[in-house]
Amino acid sequence: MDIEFVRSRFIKHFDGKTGNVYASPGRINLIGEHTDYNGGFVFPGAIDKGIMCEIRPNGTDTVMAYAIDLKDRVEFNVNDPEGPKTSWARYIYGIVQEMKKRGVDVKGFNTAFAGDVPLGAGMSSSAAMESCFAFALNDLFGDNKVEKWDLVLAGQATEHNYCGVNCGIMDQFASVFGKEGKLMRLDCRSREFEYFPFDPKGYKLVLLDSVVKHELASSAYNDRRRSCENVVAALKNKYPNRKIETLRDADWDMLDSVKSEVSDEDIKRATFVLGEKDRVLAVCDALTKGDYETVGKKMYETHEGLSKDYEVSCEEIDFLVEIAKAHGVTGCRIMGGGFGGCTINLVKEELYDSFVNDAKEKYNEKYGREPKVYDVVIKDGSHKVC
Ligand code: GAF
Repeated sequence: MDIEFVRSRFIKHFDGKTGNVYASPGRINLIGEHTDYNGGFVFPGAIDKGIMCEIRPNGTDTVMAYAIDLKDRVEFNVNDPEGPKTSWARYIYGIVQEMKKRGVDVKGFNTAFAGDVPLGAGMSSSAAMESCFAFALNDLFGDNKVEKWDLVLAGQATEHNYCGVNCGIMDQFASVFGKEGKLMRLDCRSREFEYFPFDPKGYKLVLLDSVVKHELASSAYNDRRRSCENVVAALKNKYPNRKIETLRDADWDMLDSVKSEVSDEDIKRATFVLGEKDRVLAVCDALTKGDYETVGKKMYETHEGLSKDYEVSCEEIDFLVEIAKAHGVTGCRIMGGGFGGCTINLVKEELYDSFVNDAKEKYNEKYGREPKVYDVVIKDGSHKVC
């Protein structure tokens, strides 16, 4: 993201004065999908694509926000109980409310922002936006007294309370805590995490964007979460003396024992989640040993589960995974919430060019357009730029 680009628009659209500039990244996730809201493990990293905002308090109670990429401007009062209807502005409004709940006396401000996280590609542009404004408001109005984890939770609460998505904490966590060159294994139950240096010698990580847009807010994501909760409710009923809060607390025998009490669909969802919990740990272990073949194998298994049991893939993505497999790519799977977006591919350097060309050609032949290609660069999380 280019600071001069954002600054020139900020100056032009407001009173000519400059403000502070903040940036927050999107994320990739090597493995551990739909496990965050099930108390499991995730393995994300922040990337070199994100949201940048310039922001300056304006001495009123009104927020004047300009979305540079959309050339759209929205105003709202920080005390308005309803907030704006425009979808992008709801993220800012939501963060204002959530930071106020966390004791930050947010007043009016002018802001212009832009981003380079491809929308709907599963790289979490919305978490980048929430984290960027949470970080900025904490700095400008809160003397940075809100802890980083609370910024993460403010972002997640914005999705839940103002945007209609019952997401987990992975995306906001990655955007706030990311570190250059490091992936992070997060235990979403205890919130303990560990940085893992990620420099797979001889391999590259590349994203292929199907350019099929997923609707994260669409009921499908929330439905998946509800399925998991149905299984948890059945387990609690069956095992009243055990502490069962999420699917993290279940094992295969327990799952088997409630098969007749929930729908087959719910069981399929839970089957994926239980398997995915083990896969993240297996991948961490394999990474430590430099065993990329195992990492890749687990990625394919995850895709199989996401496609057949969790049912969050789509024809175009399955096709990209098949191309990768046929080409001898080490690992490949759909990344993020699903319903379109990207595949994440772990590919040997010597195969990289031929794989990318092959995927472009075959995808174009079948769907009349090429997938977009993004090389993954792991970068720092939210920060003040100037
Ligand atoms: C989306 C959500 F926002 C995350 O919390 C996570 O559940 C992910 O889908 C699936 O792993 O990005």
